[in-house]
Amino acid sequence: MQASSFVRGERLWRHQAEMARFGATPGGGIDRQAFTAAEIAARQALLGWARARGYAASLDGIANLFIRRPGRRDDLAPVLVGSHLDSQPQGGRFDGTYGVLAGFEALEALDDSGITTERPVELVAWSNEEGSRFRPGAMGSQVFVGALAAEALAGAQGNDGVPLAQALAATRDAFAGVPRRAAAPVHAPVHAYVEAHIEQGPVLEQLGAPIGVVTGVAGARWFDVTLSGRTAHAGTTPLAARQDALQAALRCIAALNDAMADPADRLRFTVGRLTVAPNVPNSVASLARFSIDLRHPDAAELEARAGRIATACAAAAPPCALRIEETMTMPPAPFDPGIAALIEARARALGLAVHRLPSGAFHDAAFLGRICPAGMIFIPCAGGISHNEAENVTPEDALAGACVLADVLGALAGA
Ligand code: HGY
Ligand code: MN
Ligand code: MN
Ligand code: MN
Repeated sequence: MQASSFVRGERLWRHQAEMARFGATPGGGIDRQAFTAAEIAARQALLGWARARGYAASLDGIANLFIRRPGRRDDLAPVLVGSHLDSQPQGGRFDGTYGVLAGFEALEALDDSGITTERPVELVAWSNEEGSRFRPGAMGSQVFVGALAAEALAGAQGNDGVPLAQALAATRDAFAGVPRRAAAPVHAPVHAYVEAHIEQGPVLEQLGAPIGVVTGVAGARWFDVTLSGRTAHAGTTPLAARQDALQAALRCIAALNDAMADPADRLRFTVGRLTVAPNVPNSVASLARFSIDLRHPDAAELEARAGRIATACAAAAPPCALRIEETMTMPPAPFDPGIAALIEARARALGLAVHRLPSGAFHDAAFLGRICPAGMIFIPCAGGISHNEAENVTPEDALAGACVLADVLGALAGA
């Protein structure tokens, strides 16, 4: 008997609808950025459902929330399943949330099936996967696996000016009654990790395949480029006397567009954020800062392209001063072939069409793969749209992904 027989689509869909209330935006999406009141409320809803099932909860120092279903041998390293509840500012209801709720549905199905697994299974809501408010992204999973020292985040501030320490403290306070996990210098042992997620691309929908077996995650590197000039009167200052930071930033971005051209269209170069000071019509900009999100599946190519940033900006910046900071580094991460094979086998056993594909989006699973065998299950999303309020999935695909996840977890945990 498989746990998938006890997965209930209407229960999963009801949880999706309830979760979508937290941070709901008028356009039908969510704004549930890391450690905001909306994200805390979403975590508390999950905790309430978990407690109703009698699962034990715990919180670590970066506020990753763990929900544990015990196994026959509680001393054994657990199987982890998870994703994230935080979102982009104009995010969708399913990016991250689907993986957390499919993981919770899998735990409930294991309960309803009466299956006792050899190992414990822990559902994790990772902190700050998106990195939209506080950098870097995948913050919680990076700290958990030891890829990022919590101390390195000490002075971090959100793009809203709120210190990370303050936001983290508010989140921890909201879960005062939840036991703390020993802040082990190195992560607790993990037997394996699986994450279900929407594809955030169009491939599965175009192929009509409800299940994607993810082969790996493209590398991602983030930078902040700052141009410093001198503010001046827009009406009286001749061109030759200007140190216009915004014009310098626009020259840098134009030079970078040339440097990042890729006829194969495999490189992803995005300038998503531009801030200007004093940001008024009649004063020349004294400061301009823009973000760079650079991605490629091949490590050497990503390295080579990142190496072009300084050269392109140094030529375009004068007469303004230039500063480039790297704010996130994620090398390409292949997933465990054994877990990929298990996902494929369980999906086929359920009669589901499967397609293997890489992920252009980064995920917490990329970091868990540094400490244990890790893998991901994708489900299609409408038009491949994500990081957009229009993000959507069908109940049928949501159900299919949760069924595969439940059977994969049962197999990994020794049902
Ligand atoms: O940006 C990403 O790839 C992820 O969706 N946060
Ligand atoms: Mn995500
Ligand atoms: Mn995302
Ligand atoms: Mn993810």
